[in-house]
Amino acid sequence: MSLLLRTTGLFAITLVGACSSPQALTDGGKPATTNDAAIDGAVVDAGADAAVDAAVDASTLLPTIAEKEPNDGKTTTEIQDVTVPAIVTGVIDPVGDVDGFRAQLTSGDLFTWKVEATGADLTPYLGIVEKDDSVPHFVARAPKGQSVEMEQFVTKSSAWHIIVTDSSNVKGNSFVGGPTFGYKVTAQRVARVPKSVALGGTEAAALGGPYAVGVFALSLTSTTALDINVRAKRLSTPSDLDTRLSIVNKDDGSWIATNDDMASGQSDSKLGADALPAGNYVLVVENVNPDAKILTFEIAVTKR
Ligand SMILES: [Ca+2]
Ligand SMILES: [Ca+2]
Ligand SMILES: [Ca+2]
Repeated sequence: MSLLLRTTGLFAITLVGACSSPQALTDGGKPATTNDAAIDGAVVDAGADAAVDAAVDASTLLPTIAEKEPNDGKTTTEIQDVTVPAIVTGVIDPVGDVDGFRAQLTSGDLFTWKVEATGADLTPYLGIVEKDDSVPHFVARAPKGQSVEMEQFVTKSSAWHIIVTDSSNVKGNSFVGGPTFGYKVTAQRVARVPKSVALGGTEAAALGGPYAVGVFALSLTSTTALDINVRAKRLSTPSDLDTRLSIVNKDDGSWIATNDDMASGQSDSKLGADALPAGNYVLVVENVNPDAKILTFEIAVTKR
């Protein structure tokens, strides 16, 4: 699957292509690359994590930014710089319109992105992609006239592109737009304390929604050979999650690797390393099945 938009130019270029990672961490022998399913992946609240969540910014205090055309991403200047947290408003008009924004995000931050149809005819589509598509990206879709909230754990300090349009304009076979295709995007930073998972330990958890993210903290006191397994389909009572697992170095904010499916036909995720240096790491669990209803999983870190 591809997030390729109908438009040519900037967005089309940045939204395609796989993400590679260092060889140090592999997903079962292959280089740890995201697969195309990751593109539809992403994110809302992990139930267990909700208690420790606190919106840093109340939405009523956020600045509101109105879109400014041209912002279709056909050239590097046709994109609107915004500072988040903020509320961004606009309209998908005329037919086939795509609106692109660029925001600087910091590795380690957790954001919620809510996209709402403020016009009855919009079927909201939201894509969030690092400017070079060098780390896994995110997509959220809401039903016509409705809203969806997606979480994003930022895996790279960089400029990120935020793309808003109607889902029909992404498929590329029938284009829509007009004055009744208004939207509002609310970007908020959320504070969350990652749950610790020990070397040799297993943590059971559940996401609070199909677009939620779970964050876990792993600390290593010495270079370690290990495997990190996320089990959802492999639970004794399988859940609906199609997981995606990322590991980020908490100490320097660098993204290390992401795995979506550990093997063909197995949608659970796994990452492993022969020599992961001592340090502090964040393990990020996402779901790429937007229709998931049962959202339980467990994460296990085992020594090789
Ligand atoms: Ca517009
Ligand atoms: Ca536009
Ligand atoms: Ca998967």
